[in-house]
Amino acid sequence: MTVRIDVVTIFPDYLAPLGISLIGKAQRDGRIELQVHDLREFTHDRHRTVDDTPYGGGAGMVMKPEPWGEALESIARQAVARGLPKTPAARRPTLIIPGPGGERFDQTIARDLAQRDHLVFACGRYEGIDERVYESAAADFDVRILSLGDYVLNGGEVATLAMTEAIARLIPGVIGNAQSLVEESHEDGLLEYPVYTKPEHWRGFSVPEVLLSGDHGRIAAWRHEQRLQRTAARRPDLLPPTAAAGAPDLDITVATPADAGELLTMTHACWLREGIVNRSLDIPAQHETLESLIESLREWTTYVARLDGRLVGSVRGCLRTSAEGDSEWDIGRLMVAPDLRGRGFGRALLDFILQAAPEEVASYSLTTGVHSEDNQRMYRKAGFRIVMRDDPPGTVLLSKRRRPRR
Ligand code: JD8
Repeated sequence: MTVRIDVVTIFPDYLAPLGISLIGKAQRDGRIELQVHDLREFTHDRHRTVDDTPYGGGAGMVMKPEPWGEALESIARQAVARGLPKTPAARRPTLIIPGPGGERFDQTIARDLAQRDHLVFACGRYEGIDERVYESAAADFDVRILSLGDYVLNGGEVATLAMTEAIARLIPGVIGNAQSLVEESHEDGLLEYPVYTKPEHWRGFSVPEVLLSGDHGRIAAWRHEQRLQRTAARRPDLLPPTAAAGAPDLDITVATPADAGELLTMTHACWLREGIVNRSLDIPAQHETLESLIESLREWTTYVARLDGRLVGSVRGCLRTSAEGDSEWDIGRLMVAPDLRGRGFGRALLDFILQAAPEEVASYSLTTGVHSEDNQRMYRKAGFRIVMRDDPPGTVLLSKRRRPRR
């Protein structure tokens, strides 16, 4: 799918950077079709005037409506002539007008806009664009007024550069290794973990030993810890409510047989409630024994969460092959001590086990009780969807892709 991007500006050279690096290559590969239009091309007077004094007085100049009207009409007409939208489901072109008063642009919006097949950026200057342009454009475009952040720029070009890069790199094939998109900041609400490369020692600084261990479980746990700590330190606003509220960090470690006794006790405690809610005494967890639990530690990568040394939660994951033949991370036994429910520990454990999935995993799956509404709500919030009911009876199977398949 080729994404069409039109940009209208009085400073076309400002957009030259879109011709280099990945976005330049994406244009050469035909994944992106970019056209920059000079607004002055849509003026008819000798001075190619695009601005005038503001009605009601005040400092500065305002961009005139007529050139904008003609420019946007011509782009809408060209789009129809090119047979856009390509797919019946595709929307009208999306007109993005950067402005300090707009909706805050973020990764979620970038992901949404990367799914459109025609984006148009209108770069304002001076004090802004005559308000009637926004209203008249609504006839041909989905109009979005987006802000890059809470600071003032002189025009929309810089914002257009940033938004175009954030959107274009999410278009399939623009970034070589799509895998690297998965673990980025803002992708799943946590900032990225620190990265290192050779040499192992540099100016007296060494690479953390855990990264040289080859132990995927420990590395995943350490990286998750780093992401939590960094997010707590730099962007607590991104953290799930509990963690942000300074709930002490759960100390999550890989379970060992030494944890089995406490883990069995909590398993039975937590599945008592599940048994009551689902009116069932046939739930495997209810029949777990110390021996079978210790045995399960061989098959499942099991984590225990401690708070001040007390075992307060657990979750486990196991690599399987999905029906489509992809690697699937089967998540199970997510549990929180009954007296500590409602503090977000469950979501923290879910985020953790999602993060701890081996690189090659393409999707996640988990099962819960058909009447376990609270659990189902938390999973839905995390992007899971029910894909099977009553196999086995009384359960629902939920699944989530690691990255939305296009
Ligand atoms: C578009 C004109 C300048 C803005 C008078 C300074 C975005 N995050 C952002 N900050 N500023 C912009 C932005 C600024 C623009 C235009 C975007 C068009 N200006 C104006 C109002 C005050 N001058 C932005 N995205």
